[in-house]
Amino acid sequence: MIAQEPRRPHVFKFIHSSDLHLGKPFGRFPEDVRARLRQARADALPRLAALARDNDASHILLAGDTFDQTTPAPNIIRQAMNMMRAADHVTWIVMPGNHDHSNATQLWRQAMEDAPPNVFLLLTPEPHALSADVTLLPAPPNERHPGRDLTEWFTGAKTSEAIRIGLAHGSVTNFESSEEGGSSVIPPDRARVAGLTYLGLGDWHGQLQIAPDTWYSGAPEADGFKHDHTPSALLVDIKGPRAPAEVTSLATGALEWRRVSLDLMGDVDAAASHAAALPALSGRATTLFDLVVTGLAAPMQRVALERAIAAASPDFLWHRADIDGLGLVHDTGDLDAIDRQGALRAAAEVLADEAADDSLPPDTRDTAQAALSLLFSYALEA
Ligand SMILES: [Mn+2]
Repeated sequence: MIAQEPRRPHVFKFIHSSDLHLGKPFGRFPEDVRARLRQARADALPRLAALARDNDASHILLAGDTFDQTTPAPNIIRQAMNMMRAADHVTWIVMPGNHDHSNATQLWRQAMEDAPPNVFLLLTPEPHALSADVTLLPAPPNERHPGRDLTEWFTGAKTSEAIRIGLAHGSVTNFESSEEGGSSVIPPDRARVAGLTYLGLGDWHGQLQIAPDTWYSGAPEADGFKHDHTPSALLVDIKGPRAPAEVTSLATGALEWRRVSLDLMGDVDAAASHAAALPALSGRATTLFDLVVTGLAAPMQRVALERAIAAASPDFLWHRADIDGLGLVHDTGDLDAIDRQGALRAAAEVLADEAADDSLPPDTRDTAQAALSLLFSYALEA
C-alpha cells in the first residue's frame, strides 16, 4: 500500500482568454482613435498577467486569435513576446486561432524566435504537460476555415490519469452566430465525451458558457458594439480530476463601447432626454459612444438636440450620433420662431409641407427637412 499524498488545496489554477487580435487596424476610425484601440489590445497582456498574479494563477491560456492577421508587423509579435517575458510569474500558452492559424509560417517562425522560456506556442494537436498531473489538449486551426471538428482527437487521446484540459477555437455546433460566419463544428458536449475537466474556447468575442465545463472566455477588450457584456477573462480553478472546475469572470476591458438608442416622443425636451442618455462624465474619455436617435421632435427640439450632441461630443474617445431616423413634427406656432410673415415664413411653410408630404419621394422630403432645420437654427441664433 502506498500512502496517498495529502490533497493540495488547488490542483491547478489558470486564466483563460482569447481573441486579443493584436495589431487589429480598426480602419473605420480616425488615426488617433485607431492607435488608442490598438494600444488597449496590447495592454490586455499585462492586465491578464496582473490578474494571474492577484489570483494565484500559474498559467494563462490563450485560445486563438492572439494576432489579428497571419502577417502582423514584426513589432507586434516582438512586443507581445517581450510583454510575456516580463510577466515571468506565469507560463503563457499561445494557441493559433483562425486569424493567426498554424500555417502562418512567417508569424510563427518569428514568434518562436522571439518567445521567452515562459511561453509555449502550441502549433500542433498533441498533448502538452502543464504540470505533473495536468495535460492540455490543443486543437489549433491550420487554416482560416478548417471546416471540420479539430477537437475530435481529444476523445481518444491517451493521457494516463492526468487532469485533461482542452483548448479550441471555432464555433460550436448549432451555435449560429459564429464570429466569422464559418461552419459550426465543435460539439457542445466535447468536454464530457472526451473526459475533459475544462474546455476553453476562442472565436466568439463575448463571454459565453456552452456547457457546465465549456466556456468561451470572450475577448479581453471589445472591438465593436455587438456584445452587450463587460469584456472579461475567466479564472479557472481545478481542484481535482473529478471536481467540477470553478469558473470566475474577471473584468479586463479598458475601453467601453456603448451604443444607445434614444427614441423621442414628439412633445419631450430633446436636450434633456439626450443628457439622460449620456454615459457618466468620468468614463467618457475611454468610451466609444454611438448614439442612434429615432422618433419625432419639433424643429426647435431638433436644433436643441443637435447642439447638445455637438457640445458633448469632445468628451468622448469617439462619438457618432445618427439622427437621420428622427422625424419632424411641427405646428404653425413652431414656424413663428422663424418669422410671423414675409419671405422666410413663406419658405418655411413650403418646406414644412414638403417634409410632411408622404406623396413626395423620400429624398425630396429629407432635403426639405434639412433646409427647414437650417432655417430654425438660423432663427435660434438671431
Ligand atoms: Mn477572433
